[in-house]
Amino acid sequence: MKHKLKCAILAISTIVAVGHANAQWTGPKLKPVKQVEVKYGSLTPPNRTDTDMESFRKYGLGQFIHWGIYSIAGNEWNGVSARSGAAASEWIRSWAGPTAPKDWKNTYDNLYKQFNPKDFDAKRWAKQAKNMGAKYVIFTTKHHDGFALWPTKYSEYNISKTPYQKDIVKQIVDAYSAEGIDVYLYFSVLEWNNPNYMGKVPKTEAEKKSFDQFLQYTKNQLLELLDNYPKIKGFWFDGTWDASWKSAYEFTYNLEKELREKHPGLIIGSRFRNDEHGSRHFDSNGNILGDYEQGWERKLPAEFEWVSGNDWDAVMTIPPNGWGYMKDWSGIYTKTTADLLDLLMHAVSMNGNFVLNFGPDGNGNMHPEEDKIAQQIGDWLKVNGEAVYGVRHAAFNPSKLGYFTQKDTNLYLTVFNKPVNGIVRIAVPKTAMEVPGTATLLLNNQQLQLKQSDLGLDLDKNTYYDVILPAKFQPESAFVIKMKLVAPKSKTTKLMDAKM
Ligand code: JFZ
Repeated sequence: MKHKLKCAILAISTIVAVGHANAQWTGPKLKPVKQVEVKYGSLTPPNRTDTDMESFRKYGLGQFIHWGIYSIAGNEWNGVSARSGAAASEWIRSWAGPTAPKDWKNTYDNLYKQFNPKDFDAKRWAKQAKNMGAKYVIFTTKHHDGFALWPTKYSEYNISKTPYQKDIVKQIVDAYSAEGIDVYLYFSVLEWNNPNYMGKVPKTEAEKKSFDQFLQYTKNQLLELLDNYPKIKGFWFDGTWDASWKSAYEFTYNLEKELREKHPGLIIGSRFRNDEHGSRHFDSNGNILGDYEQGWERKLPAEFEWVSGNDWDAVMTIPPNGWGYMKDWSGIYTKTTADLLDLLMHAVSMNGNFVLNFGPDGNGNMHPEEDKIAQQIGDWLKVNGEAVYGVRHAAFNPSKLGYFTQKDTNLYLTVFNKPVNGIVRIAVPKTAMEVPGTATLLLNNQQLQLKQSDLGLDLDKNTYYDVILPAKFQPESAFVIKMKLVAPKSKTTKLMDAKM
């Protein structure tokens, strides 16, 4: 009795846990059990098929750049690390506790007077991104501190008031566009030191007036960005989780409409707004709000089913956390090129884009480790890019050896775990209408031996295709096997079932 009750409680708590995990993007998304009326839901059809969205789907790799006033500090001040006192390097303004410098917020809010990145060269960054193989860039126009890297008419706290003076956003948009890299603008709605901003729902008349002004200001800035930089492809929104913004669902619905009307083809992620029931990313009926799911931040879906057919991107740091410049990379695990390539292939094999973050310093130089990684990723993609760009999820059983991607009748397996016996075994359902016909190594276009093997496992729904690696093949990094898919030669004959 007691046991049964325990089981029931366990079962219930599991359901609750799954429901919760769902909201945290660590499991499959369940459609809500009942549909409700939603007036301020999605403004675009899911999986848009226009050319802009088709381009988004083909990017594969993107670059994120977090650059701002925080970059001057590099997660430390006067030799004291902010590591234990601030949530992340770009959050250093909120540094608190025993390690925080005296009067720190005031110091931070005056740092812009020193912003003069003498080495900044947007063309150099754009060339590096191009060489790395990035097809789009997401650039921070304004982070939570409210400092604008373009000369906005709507706030004094902007680049024109620094010794540098020149419009940084314009240089980025022009340089990257010239390299054929699509530009998206990161924009934080919430601002830490704007007197009109508040996290809570405005209640009093004065609060309502303030927050209305803030909403108008946000709208002005967004329209201004579209006016100034008509070449951009989309916005990457952030800082939209506070109750105040959530309560402004009618305003944000109309704003999204206006942005889309002004800039046809604009791509907006799911982190911009919520419906009238407070549902963010997905409305109360489970429909995505925006054009792609923006929830895969420093995490990836473990299974393809978790993305529910939505477009998505995953943004990723090289250090464990921290997006802005971090001078000191010692004492923390920083992802290697091999780690990042693994994450890249994981993302594209599930129809997502992988966006690697760079945090340049206050002078406009990337971290030396970032330079190295960019070069290594670029070298790898020059050889193996075919398995990354314009590919889709391949409907093959996930392989322990690496990740499948597919383009038309080309199937790619990017191998991260080279089998000790040199046999790359691919499980193919016996009912499959397309099976590997030939195999080559993208590395050198060498043709590889491919043969079908039946393991004879009882009740096995699969047959196997074995790609034989050359005996002397000792790759230094992940490698790609490219296979041509063909119709199966003959129906696999059924082996005798065991009688027990
Ligand atoms: C936000 C910012 O606070 C951070 O500084 C950085 O710019 C990053 C890209 O975005 O941080 C978030 C936002 C959302 C989640 C996690 C971190 N999330 O939904 O899991």
